[in-house]
Amino acid sequence: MENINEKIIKIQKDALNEIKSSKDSKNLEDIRINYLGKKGELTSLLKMLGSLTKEERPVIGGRVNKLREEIEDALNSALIRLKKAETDKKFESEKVDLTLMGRIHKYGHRHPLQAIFDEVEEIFLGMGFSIAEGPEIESEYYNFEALNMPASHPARDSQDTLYFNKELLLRTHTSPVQIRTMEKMAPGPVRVICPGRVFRRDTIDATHSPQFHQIEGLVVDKDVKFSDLIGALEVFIKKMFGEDRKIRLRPGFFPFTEPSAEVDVSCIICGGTGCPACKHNGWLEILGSGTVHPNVLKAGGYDTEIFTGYAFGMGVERIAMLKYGIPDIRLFFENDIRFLHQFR
Ligand code: 2NL
Repeated sequence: MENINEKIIKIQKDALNEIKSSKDSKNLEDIRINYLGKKGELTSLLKMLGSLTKEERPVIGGRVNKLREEIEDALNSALIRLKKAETDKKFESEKVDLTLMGRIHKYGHRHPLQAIFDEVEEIFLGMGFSIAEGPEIESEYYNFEALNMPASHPARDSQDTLYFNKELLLRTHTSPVQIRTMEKMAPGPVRVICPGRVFRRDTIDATHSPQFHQIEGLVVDKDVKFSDLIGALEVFIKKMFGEDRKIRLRPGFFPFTEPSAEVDVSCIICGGTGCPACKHNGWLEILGSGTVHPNVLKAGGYDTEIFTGYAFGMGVERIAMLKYGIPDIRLFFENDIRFLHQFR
């Protein structure tokens, strides 16, 4: 009996000590098996009960059971403590500092020239036009010959053109796309605008760049009259620059149209009273236009006895500069975000 009591006290002391100093839940489980398992210390104590007297048995049995409960309680609270320490450690190692400054995502936006393209395209799509595109490298035929600009024409001056060889060049306008469109559509009607980049061998200054952009328009059909051109341009200009704008036509010259007209809009800055933007005359030159020259219609595959047409062309940079008050064409191509971010 004394022997068993000593054992109980020793097991109690050892078990509680071991539990207290246990470093992880796996080790704790080993301790549990060692004391409470089938072949554990407490089980062997219970086996010793048989050697005791009838009076001693319930007393010692009670003590052993109390010890079992004590060990179980100690194991349970140690398990909670160790599990918490383990998750704390895991969280600590995976910690994210939510107070750190985030990476601010910078959204992109349209280039100011693209905004003009989109706006012009939208207006003409609404008037029943389609959009056509073509190659930037063109043949001399599509860029000049088919547009009523024979080899002797002054606009063919090699000064103004970037040639690859005798036959191939960087297109100097988007008109070749319109010739290609006529070839495709003839003898059916044509109603297209052709936006795109063009190239000329220019001296660079505030209003000249060797690459710039154009939007040209072409309508070919039976009974197309000069008044149709004026009507279409008036709708376009009012949608683009404001409903109270006025338009003015002056005689002009282009090899591919006859007659030709320069088209002005009443100044979009001062409304026509005169300001530095319109050089104090109240008008801004916005595009060139005219009735398609019969030679050009023929090159496109049309019978000039049946078909007539009108065409127009505008410089995209010029329109953007007027609309946004940009003083220098070079700003469009320098990719300086201090400039570009102003058009967000
Ligand atoms: C301007 C003037 C213009 C055209 C372009 C054209 C095209 C064909 C037939 C007839 Cl296929 N004309 N284009 C006509 C008149 C003027 O552009 O100042 N552009 C920036």
